[in-house]
Amino acid sequence: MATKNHNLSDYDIQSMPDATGMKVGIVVAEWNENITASLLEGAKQTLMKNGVFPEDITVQTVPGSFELVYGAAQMVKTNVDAVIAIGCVIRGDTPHDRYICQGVTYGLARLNATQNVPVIYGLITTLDMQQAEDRAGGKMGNKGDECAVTAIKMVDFKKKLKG
Ligand code: DLZ
Repeated sequence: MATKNHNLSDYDIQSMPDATGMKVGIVVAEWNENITASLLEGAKQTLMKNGVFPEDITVQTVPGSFELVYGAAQMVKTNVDAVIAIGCVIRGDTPHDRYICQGVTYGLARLNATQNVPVIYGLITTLDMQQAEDRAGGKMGNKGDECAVTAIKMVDFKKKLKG
């Protein structure tokens, strides 16, 4: 599954649902802060560009990506329409990074299957820092933008189901 031919910041703004009044929680990991700060900025800018008010965006940090699951699980219980979980795991010398990625991925997937509020997967998992920079506002775009677009679309999805 390559993002090689897809820029993470590309989306059709004309076909976006109206996000005015939407409340979004963002939980951000402090590890690799140079990357997660750019992802956070991308997500916030794209949410606001599509009508979300700055005061309706709640940002909380957690120490590392592994804690994103707990952070998101707490945030879905608050007054938000969607939660975006942002982190960056870079391949290390041991398999530790893979256990973190598995835990976060299963944890966030489980929240999506069991809770009412959509949780958006903003975890970058890369082989090195360069690949992370490429996806945090570099040549591949910004994963934070993609997360914001996805959050807006998932809230609209839920709204349409309710009728
Ligand atoms: C321990 C660890 C390592 C080795 N690498 C990363 C990483 O690349 N990205 C990240 O977000 N967090 C990392 N962590 C920290 C774990 O996510 C977690 O915070 C600690 O294991 C404590 O639970």
